[in-house]
Amino acid sequence: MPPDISGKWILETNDRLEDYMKALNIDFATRKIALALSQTKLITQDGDKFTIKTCSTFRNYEISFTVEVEFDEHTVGLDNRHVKSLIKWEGDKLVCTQTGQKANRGWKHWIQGEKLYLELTCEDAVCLQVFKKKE
Ligand code: VLZ
Repeated sequence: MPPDISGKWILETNDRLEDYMKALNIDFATRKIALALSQTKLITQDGDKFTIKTCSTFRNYEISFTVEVEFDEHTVGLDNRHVKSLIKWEGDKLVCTQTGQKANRGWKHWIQGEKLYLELTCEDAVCLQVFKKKE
């Protein structure tokens, strides 16, 4: 059985988000706003079907997918690119590969202790976010 990452998760720490946003060519003003934001992840998980909502007071971003089924992702409100996204379990990590204009783009989610981790990668930039569960 894959791990259960569902729930409401609040951002606790954010390491190198600026580098990740720069690699995506997100503009200066948007980067400054995004860096100051609190974020909440709302994850629903039903077998191999997921919805992940990234919520903030500034903008929200949502994806829905089935594990091992590639889909077209349009990153509206982020860098506004079109990518082909494929998400798989690699052991206990949920791993997304986003194929498109940007090399080495994707993310990984996993649980460690009571925390939800998210590593966001684009080119040589790696951002690590840690979330705690909202009671
Ligand atoms: O999440 O790719 O959970 O889509 C930070 C932008 C990057 C902050 C967010 C400002 C990338 C806008 C989120 C807030 C919406 C991301 C995936 C993994 C699912």
